[in-house]
Amino acid sequence: MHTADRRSAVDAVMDTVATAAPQIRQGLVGRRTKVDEENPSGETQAAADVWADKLLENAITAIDGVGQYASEEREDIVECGEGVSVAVDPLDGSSNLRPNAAMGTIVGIYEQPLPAKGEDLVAAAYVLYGPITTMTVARDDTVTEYEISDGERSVVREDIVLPDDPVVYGFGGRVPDWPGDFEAYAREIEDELKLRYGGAMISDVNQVVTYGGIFAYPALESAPNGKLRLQFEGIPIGYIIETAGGASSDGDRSLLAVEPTELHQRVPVHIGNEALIERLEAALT
Ligand code: P6P
Repeated sequence: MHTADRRSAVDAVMDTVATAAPQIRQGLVGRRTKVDEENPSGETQAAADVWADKLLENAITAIDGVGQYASEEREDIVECGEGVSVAVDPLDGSSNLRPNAAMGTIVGIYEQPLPAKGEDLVAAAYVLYGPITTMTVARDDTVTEYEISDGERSVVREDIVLPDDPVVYGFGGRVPDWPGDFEAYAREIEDELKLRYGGAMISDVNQVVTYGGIFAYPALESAPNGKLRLQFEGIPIGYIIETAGGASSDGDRSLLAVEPTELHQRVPVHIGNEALIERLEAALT
């Protein structure tokens, strides 16, 4: 795909997601109930999950220059022409709907057919449905934060880098389910940083982007590959964090270096300040 065509496809996907964000936010009203369906990861879906996925599928597959659409909420890839491959988590953290807590949308744009590696990612973004709807975009080796109002994006922060001095941490999974080596590392971090864990990856990741620190949903005794999905969460967020001067890891290597074997595979996710990730990898035997 020519660079100019790829750039215009990335522009169009980002504009489409920015336009969809207020629609998704408004569409959460009245869609907080669970449906009796499961996503490919075996998680019960909220009505909003299904609805947000359909909205994004319709909008993104209509873009000239998009060849594939895939979602955490659906088993199969939608073939829609020639061009980039777009992987989305339409509503990350939808279990936060009932308690009315923050959620997000995650987008990864790959230049190879899915499932694709981190080195095939050309851009990534997340929308955070917090008190304000914001969109954080990593492309062209820089990270930019926008505020979204009525579908219009306005830049609020450019060339974002993680603060040097980490402040917050957030670790998923239940403590008794953490492997001993991760628990020992967590105990060290608990003595050094402040707990910020809200149950929606994007909200917790945005704490790390804002204040510096570490977010992890680690390998668990009961789930050695953790909970989060490589294609839809691990790679896009790892790309954003590494573009912002941080680091990502599955415990051994950058999330961008993890070889995907199937679309919905899970991966242990650790992201944050480089020094904290280096300590983590050293601690995991
Ligand atoms: P737990 C939301 O369901 C999600 O996929 C991520 O957004 C979040 O980090 C994690 O799962 C929360 O999982 O086990 O704490 O409910």
